[in-house]
Amino acid sequence: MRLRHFVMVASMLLTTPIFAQSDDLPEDYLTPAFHASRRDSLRQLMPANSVAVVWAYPVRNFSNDVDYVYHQNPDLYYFTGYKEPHSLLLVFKEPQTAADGSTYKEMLFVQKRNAQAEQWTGKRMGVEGAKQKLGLTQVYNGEDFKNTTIDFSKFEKIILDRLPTDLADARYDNADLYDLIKQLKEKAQITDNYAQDKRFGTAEFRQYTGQLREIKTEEELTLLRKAVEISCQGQAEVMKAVRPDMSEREVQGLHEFVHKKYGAEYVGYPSIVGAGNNGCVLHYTENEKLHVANKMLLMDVGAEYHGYTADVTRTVPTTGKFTAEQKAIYELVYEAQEAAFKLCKEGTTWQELDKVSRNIIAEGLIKLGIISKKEEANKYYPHGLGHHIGLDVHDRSASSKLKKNMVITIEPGIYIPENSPCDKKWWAIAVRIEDDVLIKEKDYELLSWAAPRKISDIEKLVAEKSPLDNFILPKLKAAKKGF
Ligand SMILES: [Mn+2]
Repeated sequence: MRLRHFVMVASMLLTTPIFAQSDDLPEDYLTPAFHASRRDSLRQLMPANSVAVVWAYPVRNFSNDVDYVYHQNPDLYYFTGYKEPHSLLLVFKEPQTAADGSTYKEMLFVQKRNAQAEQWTGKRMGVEGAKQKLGLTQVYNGEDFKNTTIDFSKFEKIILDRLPTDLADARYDNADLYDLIKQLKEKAQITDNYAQDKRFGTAEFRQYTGQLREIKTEEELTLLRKAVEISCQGQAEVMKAVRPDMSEREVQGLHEFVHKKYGAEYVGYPSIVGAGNNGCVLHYTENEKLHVANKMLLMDVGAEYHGYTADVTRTVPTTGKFTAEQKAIYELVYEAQEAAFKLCKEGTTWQELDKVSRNIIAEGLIKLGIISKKEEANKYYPHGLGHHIGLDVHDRSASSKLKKNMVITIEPGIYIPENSPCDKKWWAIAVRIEDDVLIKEKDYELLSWAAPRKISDIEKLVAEKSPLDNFILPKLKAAKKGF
């Protein structure tokens, strides 16, 4: 036995490259124990005699018979780890008794294995896979939902999110999300005005998931730290690589290439890369300017790693040198951010954070002669100071005060569009500095340390060489104009 084992290991060492796992897949996913603990915590928040229902996000059409890359409902992912569509989770407050006398406290309905479908759209986990990999014991095919004998009328509260209203019924599938929701409505007697009906807890659903998801566990923090660090390495690499002749889209591509290089599956939101005046559009995602030129470049880009997304913004001069005006605006935003950082600890309210940053920006803008009254500041700083991050880039939360192990963004900004009522020299300057912060009891940890934010550090990094400087592609034969 031992000898055979030795021979097997030795031959593997000789023939197997170091990266070969069985399937060569990432292994740092959230564990079944994590998901089980989340379901248990949900159960603790639920009132007596209640059931919570969580369904998968719908598949969305991209073009003709092509769908968008599927993204799971973060709540369902949080409670199960299941990443496939057309699925439904039930979590019961009290153990339920099956016909054979056995008890269960949750049920997951998943996509049925289907060789033909899997040839086209990839492997499905199926019932056995979900039991094995996700550690749930009560897993069924979606088509079994209609035959379940759960008596929903006996529950005092059915806790659920707002139902999706625009689902299409796939003719080839009698257990898609459309069918699951239709059957749920029938079984639980969900009428059109369910949101006003106290028997259905749509407010409770948001309250409980917010309460749970706003506090990150160690497992979650590991993934979140990684997502943030990946995003920061993207920012740092782009600072080195950026040149005035690049397009906004090219810069976007560099960020996302770095993310992918580190194994991030998606971006957590459409990447925002805006040069000059485009930076004034808060959620600018066209990224269509052909040359970033010698402008300030605002880059709000976040990698999503195993479901958790970062949210990091850096604003840099593409020439490597801030002009006097750019510097004045940048320093003001920086100062507002630093002041907010100092309040990052347990017990601080969002209002307190917002006030301190807004004050500094208002006073600064007056000093620079851009506005004359404090109230005018909102014109150039038209958004809130920050938000939670996690499985959603604007993550679920339920508390008004900061608590230990929350992760939030601190992102003051100043945006002065062309033709604003101030000296022309300020026009088309847009600066946002956005960092990701872990709240601790007495202070905070800056998770996004790896992307420089000081003026001197940024100028130094933009001057550095990048391996991407030598990534030069042939001119396209088909191109007439532009590149
Ligand atoms: Mn943000």
